[in-house]
Amino acid sequence: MSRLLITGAAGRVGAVLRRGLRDRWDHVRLSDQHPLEPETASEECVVADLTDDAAVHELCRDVDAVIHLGGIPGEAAFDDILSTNVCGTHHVFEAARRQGATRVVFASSNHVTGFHGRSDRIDVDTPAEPDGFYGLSKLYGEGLGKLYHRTFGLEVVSIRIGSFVPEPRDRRMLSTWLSHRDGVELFHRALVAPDVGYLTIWGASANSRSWWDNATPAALLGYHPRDTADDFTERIEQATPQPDPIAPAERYQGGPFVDWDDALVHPDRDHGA
Ligand code: 15L
Repeated sequence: MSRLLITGAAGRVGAVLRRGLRDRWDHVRLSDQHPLEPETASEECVVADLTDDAAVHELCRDVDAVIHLGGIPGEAAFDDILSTNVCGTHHVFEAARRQGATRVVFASSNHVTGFHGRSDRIDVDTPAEPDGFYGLSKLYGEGLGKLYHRTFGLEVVSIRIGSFVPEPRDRRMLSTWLSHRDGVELFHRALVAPDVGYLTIWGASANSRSWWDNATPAALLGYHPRDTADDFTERIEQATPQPDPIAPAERYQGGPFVDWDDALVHPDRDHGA
């Protein structure tokens, strides 16, 4: 495989993956609704709106693989989620397969399972518990991936990204952290591991407080995280007050996303990353 498309490349995840992956591909097409500038001769930048089916079809021309990050990255009004995350994601899968790409790596989210309690230990076969329209849209994307694999043979990996930040910043992130180094490696493995068929995996580092059993998909992809939030436990516990154990945002894995009043009244708030 030599030509890669990254949608949503101007976002927080895209900016890191772009730099971490570009030396491993002959050509990387970066798309976003915001303009981007190429930083190397192998990069090409295209402004595109995911709700524009024809534009997305063009985006996928001549690419071997797609990382689909584009979309609204948190809770928002249903109609916005519907057009960008649901219809936009369908446009990407459909364009990828029509244009002959062989693999799509879909940026799903831990909010697919955000309404599981923090005492739950879950694996990728545990039933989903989305914590909002955003999490539900990511579950839909995972479903599209399975459908496109079964129907068209497209290889698809859905990565339920945890908290992709340089360092964990709060107690929840001691469970959900995905370091930048591990994230780049995980997306790389998702692109190149042979015979993945359809696979779901959590995007997390080796955090001993994790709620997610990633053993089976990690072994299938050959993903071996090197970082752990454990290194930050002492500092974070000293710096942050004891949480209120009955507050919904503390009881459920999704944290502030489960607090609908807050998530919907402040849809643009930074909910953690
Ligand atoms: C996500 O899916 C969001 O895109 C990101 O902003 C964080 O909130 C992250 O989940 C998280 O749960 O920390």
